[in-house]
Amino acid sequence: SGNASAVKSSRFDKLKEPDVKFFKSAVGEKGVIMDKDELAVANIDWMHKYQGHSQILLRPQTTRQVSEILRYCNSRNLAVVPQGGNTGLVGGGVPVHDEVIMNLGALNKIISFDEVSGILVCESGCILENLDNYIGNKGFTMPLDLGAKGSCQIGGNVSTNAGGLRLLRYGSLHGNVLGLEVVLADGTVVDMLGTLIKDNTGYDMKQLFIGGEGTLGVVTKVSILVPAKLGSVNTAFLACEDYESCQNVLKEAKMQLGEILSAFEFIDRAALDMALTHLSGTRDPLPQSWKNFYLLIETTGSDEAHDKEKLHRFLESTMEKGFVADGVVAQGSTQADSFWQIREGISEAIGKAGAVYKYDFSLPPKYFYKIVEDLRGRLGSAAVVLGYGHLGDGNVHLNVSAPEYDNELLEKIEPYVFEWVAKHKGSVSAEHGIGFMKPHALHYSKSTEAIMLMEKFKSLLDPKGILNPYKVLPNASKSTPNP
Ligand code: FAD
Ligand code: 2HG
Ligand code: ZN
Repeated sequence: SGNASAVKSSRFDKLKEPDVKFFKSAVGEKGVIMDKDELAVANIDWMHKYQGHSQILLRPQTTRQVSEILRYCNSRNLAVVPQGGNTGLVGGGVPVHDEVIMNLGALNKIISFDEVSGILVCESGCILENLDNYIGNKGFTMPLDLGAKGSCQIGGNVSTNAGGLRLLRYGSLHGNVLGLEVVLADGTVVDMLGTLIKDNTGYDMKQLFIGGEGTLGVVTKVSILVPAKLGSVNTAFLACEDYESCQNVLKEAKMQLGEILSAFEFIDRAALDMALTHLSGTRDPLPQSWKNFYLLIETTGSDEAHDKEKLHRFLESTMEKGFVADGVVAQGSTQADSFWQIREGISEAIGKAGAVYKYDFSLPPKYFYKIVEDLRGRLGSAAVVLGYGHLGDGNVHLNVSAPEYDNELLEKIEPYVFEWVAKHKGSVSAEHGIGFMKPHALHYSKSTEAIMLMEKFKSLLDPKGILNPYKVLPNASKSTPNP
């Protein structure tokens, strides 16, 4: 198991028989799950690192049911963990102790889609890939894409402010999400479900719930602006001799590919090897040249001939300048998919290799890879250190793979990496969030005053602290005595 732990708070009551009875009356027999096998799946996270002990999983089907459950839990001092697709990577979506699990998967209806404005309104339990398929048929695409798209829910994406593979092109959910319906801890339903691109009517309160990680409210509906799905997509897999060259390629890509650049992903040799070793059906896209650094670049536009020409000119010039050592442009979508399978499968591959310590840092491009090299030097042969991620966004995924979890190893990694990031003015979480994994590290990226303000919002919106306790806020992971 992982390293994090928190003492159970005495503020919360235990689940009792009348509670189960109430839940059954609120969501029906089918919406109340106490089956051991189903609970086992919901009690553990995707990495199998965070293990909770909840006795009950609720699957509300409507906002009203979400509201009734929360009002009841708030009055009974029962802690609740909101859960989407359970693909989160910081232990935020699983109980720490015996919190009631509220899974939003049954809130899965599409409410409306406007083909002129490109505004989609749906319930929060819709799976990202299903939404992409639905609007794909109408010529649109979701503004975010990530390896977990087949199981993550839009409500989970919003609650973690997920970034992913296309953020470089379409921006973050703080810009794309136009409105939310949210249920607060006491059951109050807050309608902020705007469907306007521009709306400056006072404080933009929905922003607090984007990246709120289920600590401030439960997201039940989402309104989101989606871009047109353009027909011309080109994908290239490039090899570079050194990291310096990768930075040069990024600069050139911005200048030369401009508006058609839709992804700029980075994979180091160790990450590529991990994928090739553990993912069946993968093969090295550039078997003839063994390099330490790889880039996956994608362009998306509407004019195939123009886009291809631009990409080829870009490749020619970056090779001439010596920035790119070797490269291949996908001939068709099957080959493009095989490149993406490698990039998107790295997390899964590392999971198969054994224990993994995951970090998700924002750093200025010049330090993006330095932390990987420094940690590799520091750990020596004790572990495999990998670096990959969204170079176009300055977001490095530093992963440490070891045969098993080991406190001695962990002590060599933390707080070293957090101090390193703080010193270089980075963020200890670029896109995965704080969850249960990193409350102790929040202060490396946020001032004392900013954390105090976060706590004030928390106590305003959830005075009893029933929503996702022990997560995000540093003090929330400590138990407070009964008032
Ligand atoms: P969960 O894991 O169920 O929950 C995540 C958090 O949100 C928890 O704190 C939970 O309490 C809260 N939550 C969930 N639903 C709601 C709701 N309706 N209301 C309130 N709170 C809620 N992340 C990225 O940012 N970029 C990536 O590229 C990326 N790639 C990934 C690839 C893989 C293979 C995997 C396994 C994960 C990846 N992730 C990535 C992390 C993860 O997929 C995202 O964080 C995703 O947005 C989580 O959605 P979910 O529905 O699975 O949420
Ligand atoms: C990715 O970009 C995801 O592949 C997962 O954000 C990163 O597992 C990781 O560290
Ligand atoms: Zn990522």
